[in-house]
Amino acid sequence: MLNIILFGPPGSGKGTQAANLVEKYNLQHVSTGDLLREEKAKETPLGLQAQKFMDQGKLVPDEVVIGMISSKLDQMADKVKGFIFDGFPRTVAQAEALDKLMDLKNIQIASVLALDVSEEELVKRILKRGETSNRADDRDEDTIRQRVTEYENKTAPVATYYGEQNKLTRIAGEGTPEAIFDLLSEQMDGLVGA
Ligand code: B4P
Repeated sequence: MLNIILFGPPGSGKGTQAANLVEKYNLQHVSTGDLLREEKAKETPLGLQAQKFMDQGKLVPDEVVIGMISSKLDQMADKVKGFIFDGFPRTVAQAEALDKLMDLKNIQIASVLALDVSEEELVKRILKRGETSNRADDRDEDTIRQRVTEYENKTAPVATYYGEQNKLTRIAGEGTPEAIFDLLSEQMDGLVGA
């Protein structure tokens, strides 16, 4: 199995690039943001709990997200060639939980591909998406900056966690989506051939 984490701040292109990568490499896309928005749309208790955090630009509590990932792995791990995790893990506790869940299945993360993008570019991209996305967290600049602050405080340490395992590769995330996809594909080709 080839399991990859696509890492980066909100608006760095994780969702955009994950869609391209799953198609090219035939992997299973797991986006915690998408899973949470599905729960929200269905108005499940989990979705309603998550909504409060998401609309304020805060991270949803670890136990909620880890439970969701655990059931995804149980449902899919035997059926797919590998996973691309998009937007997960977002805290060191989530990263540790993922390692434990993967150990139980005798699988592991091959690589963490981290997209680097400046804060001003992130805010610009998300506000633009907010014109059409119908996402409350994409429309207000203060909420977007709160998401970036959450990233710096709680998510950036996840890069150090994987750096210590020699699994982190940084990718320049500014430029056309096509140019960034080429950079990611170079890394993926190395992993597929490894
Ligand atoms: P996510 O759904 O993960 O939202 P995101 O970070 O905004 O998305 P992404 O980074 O994938 O967007 P993309 O750059 O592709 O999370 C939303 C919320 O859910 C979080 O704030 C949190 O509350 C909660 N959540 C999710 N996972 C969680 C977890 N594990 N733990 C706790 N809470 C969790 O796209 C941005 C825009 O940029 C798009 O419009 C795109 O078209 C554009 N774009 C992309 N690449 C571009 C490029 N190269 N140039 C110009 N524009 C580009």
